Amino acid sequence: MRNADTIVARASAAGIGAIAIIRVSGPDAFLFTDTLLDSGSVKSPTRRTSDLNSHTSHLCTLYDADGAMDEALITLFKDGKSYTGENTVEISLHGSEYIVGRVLKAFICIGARLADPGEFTQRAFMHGKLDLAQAEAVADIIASEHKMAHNLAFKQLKGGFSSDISQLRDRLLHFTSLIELELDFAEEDVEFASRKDLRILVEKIKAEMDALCCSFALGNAIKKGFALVLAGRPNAGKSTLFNTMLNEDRAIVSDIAGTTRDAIETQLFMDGMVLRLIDTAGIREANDVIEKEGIARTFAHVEKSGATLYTIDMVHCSFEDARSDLHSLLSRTSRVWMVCNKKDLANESICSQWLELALGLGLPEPWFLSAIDSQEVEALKNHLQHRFLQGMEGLADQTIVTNLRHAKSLEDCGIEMQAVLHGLDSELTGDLLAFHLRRGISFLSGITGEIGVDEILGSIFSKFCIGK
Ligand SMILES: Nc1nc2c(ncn2[C@@H]2O[C@H](COP(=O)(O)OP(=O)(O)OP(=O)(O)O)[C@@H](O)[C@H]2O)c(=O)[nH]1
Ligand SMILES: [Mg+2]
Repeated sequence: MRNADTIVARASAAGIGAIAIIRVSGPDAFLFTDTLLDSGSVKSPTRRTSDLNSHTSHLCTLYDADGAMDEALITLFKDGKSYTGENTVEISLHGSEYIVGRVLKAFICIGARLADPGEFTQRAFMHGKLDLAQAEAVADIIASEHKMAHNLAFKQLKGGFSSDISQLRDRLLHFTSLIELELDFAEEDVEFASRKDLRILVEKIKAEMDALCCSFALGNAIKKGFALVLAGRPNAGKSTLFNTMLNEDRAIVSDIAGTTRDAIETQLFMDGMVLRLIDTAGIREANDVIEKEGIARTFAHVEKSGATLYTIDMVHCSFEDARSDLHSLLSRTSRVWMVCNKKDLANESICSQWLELALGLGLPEPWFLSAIDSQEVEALKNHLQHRFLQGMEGLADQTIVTNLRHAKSLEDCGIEMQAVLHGLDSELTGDLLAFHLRRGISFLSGITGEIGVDEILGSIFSKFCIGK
C-alpha cells in the first residue's frame, strides 16, 4: 500500500539558504535515520533514534557510503504526534543544494521514496490530523502573500469553516434519517419528520448556502486581489497614473491619444492587501477595429472589477464627454471613483467645476492630483486602501469561502435544497425528498472529506508543493 512506505522530501524552499530542512515520514523514518547516523553522534549500540523522546532535537553527523555528508540537527516526532500522524524526522542541514541532494539520495538508497507533491498533507488528512478543507487551507497559507489572505487561510486551518459546514450537514442528516425511518413504516402512513419544520430548516440552509456562495467573490478578491480599473478618455493620464502607482515604467505613455490599445494588468501589493491594477484603452468613438476592440475590453473589465477609477484630464476633457462616459460606466458598475488629473495645469475654478459635476452625479468627492507627482499618487493609494478596507469592516467574524471547489459544492447543495423545497410544494414522496437531501449532504461532506472522496483527493494534493 502506498501509505505504508516511508517518504522523504525537502520541506524548505529550493535554493541556497542558511539551513535546509528534509522531512522523513512513515513507519521506517527512525530506522532509516539510524542507518545514516554513525557512532560518535546520536547513534550508539544502546541509543537509537527510536529510544529518544518525541519532540526533541539532537545534533548529529549523517553518513553515506562515501563518508560524512553533513552535521545536522534532527528533530523527532513520535507516536502519531506529528504533522502527518506518522513517525517523522525533520533534519535541518546546511542549506546547500549539494548536501540536500546527497542526503535525499542516501535516504532513497536505503528504501525511502521521494514524496509526491502534497503527500505529507495527504497523510495528515488520512490520519485524521486535518479535514479536507483544513488541508486546502495549508496550501492557501503557503501561498498567502498578504495579511488579509493569510487571515482567511489561517481561520480555515483552525477549522472555523469546517465546523460551520459540519453543523449544516448534521442538521440535514437528522431530518433525512427521520424521513428514511418513515419509509420503513410505509404501510402505517406515519410522519416522523414534520414537513413544516423541514421546510423552515431547508429554507434556512438554502439562505446560508447562498450567502456562502456570494462570499466567494469577496474571498477570491481577498486572495487574488481586488480588481481596480483605470478608465477614461485617451490622454487622461491613465498609463501615467498606473506607472506612478507601481513605481515602475510599465505602460507606454505618450501624448498621442489612443496609446494604450489593450488592457494591462498587474498586482500592486499594499500594506495588508493586494490590488489587481488594470490600465485600459481610452474611451472614445473609435473607427479603428483594433481600438474598438480595446475599448470593448475596457468596458468588460469595468463590469468585472471591484471598482473603477475614472481618470480625467481636467484641462482638456469636456464636461459633456465626461458626463456621457460616467453614465455609461455607472450603467455597468456601481463603484466608480473619479480622479481629476493634471492638477499642475489646472486652476481652482476648473477644479471646483469638476467637483460640482461629480457630486451632481452622486459620485463620491473626486481625488485631485497630478499623476506625474509620486507623493500625490502615494496619497491616493493610501486613500484607496482605506476605502477597500472600510468595505471589509465587520467581515472578521463572517465565514468567507475562498476555494472554488467549496463554492461549487455549496452551489450544488443549494440546487438540491431548492429541489427539496419544490418537492415539499408538490407533496413529493418521502423517498424522493430523501434522495435530494442525501445528495445535498454528500456535497457538504465532500467539502470536509467526511465521505468517500477518492477522486477529488488526487486533484487537491497534486497542487501542493513537494515536501508539504
Ligand atoms: N502636465 C501633466 N501631464 C500629464 C500628467 N499625467 C499625464 N500627463 C501627460 O499626458 C499625456 C498622456 O498620458 P498617458 O498616461 O499616456 O494617457 P492615457 O490616459 O494612458 O492615454 P491613452 O493610452 O491614449 O488612453 C502624456 O504626455 C503624459 O506625460 C500630469 O499629471 N500632468
Ligand atoms: Mg494609456
